[in-house]
Amino acid sequence: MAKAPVDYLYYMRAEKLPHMWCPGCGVGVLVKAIIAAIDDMGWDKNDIAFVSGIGCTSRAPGYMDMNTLHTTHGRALTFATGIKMAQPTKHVIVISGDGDATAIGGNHFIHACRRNIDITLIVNNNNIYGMTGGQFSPTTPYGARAATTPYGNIDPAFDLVELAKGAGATYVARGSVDNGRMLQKFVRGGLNHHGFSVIEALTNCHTQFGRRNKMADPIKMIEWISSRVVSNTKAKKMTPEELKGKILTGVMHTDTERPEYCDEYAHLVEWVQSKKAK
Ligand SMILES: Cc1ncc(C[n+]2csc(CCOP(=O)(O)OP(=O)(O)O)c2C)c(N)n1
Repeated sequence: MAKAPVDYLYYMRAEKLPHMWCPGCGVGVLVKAIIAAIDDMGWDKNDIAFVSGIGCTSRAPGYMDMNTLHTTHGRALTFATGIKMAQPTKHVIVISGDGDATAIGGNHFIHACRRNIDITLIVNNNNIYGMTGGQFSPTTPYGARAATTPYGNIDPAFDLVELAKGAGATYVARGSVDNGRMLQKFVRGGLNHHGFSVIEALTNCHTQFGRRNKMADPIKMIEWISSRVVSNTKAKKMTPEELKGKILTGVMHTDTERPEYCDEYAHLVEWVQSKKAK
């Protein structure tokens, strides 16, 4: 039997609408994909904690009707870790901007990956600090203009997939807002995974990034994103020359062997208590 259509408003605090995002902001596509993925899981929304830091992206939990926490800039993963350790049976989801996740929150990002705690981190990568006026971030492409790189960025950008993999995340996927269905699938994969999952969503901030890089129109910026991405299955049939400058999308890494952090902690507590009892 076909699944019933998603009742998006059931998962939202309608009284908080209209939202604060710019018209055409890609975060709307991502939030829709996240809600649809949660609906696919069939979870009770009371069993979900949706956590964020600070930024445009981080306003998302405010519109969601579930357990939500709007924390401090860069620290969402630390609060989320506390929730998961205290209530390991609950589902903990974090949404972050690229600055929140990889600049001020970069340290927490790598250590959450290393620990392999069962949290799903979704990074809305718009290549810039959107909320504070368009300062460059660790994912601003080389050569791109930002408020703080008016002559072009000379820092190389982080590859979030490689960073997450290298630090130990056990499910890593990348999608883009030109394909919401794919994002839904990747988020669902992360929610299904028992361990730390990272889903990067390439998205448009035409207001802060696009405006400075000849893409002030959301469609133009989404077309730019589309022109840069290639699915990892399609990439297999392409030559290195054709792949030059392309960003791969898809499920990029999975590992179901490594132990999950809360499980390890529970075993440790059990072991220590058994020793004390003797
Ligand atoms: C400790 C601290 N430092 C700086 C800020 C200012 N600040 C708020 S949001 C933000 C950047 C947001 O960029 P990003 O995380 O990429 O999210 P976006 O707004 O693009 O979604 C900064 C620097 C802050 N709120 N707290």
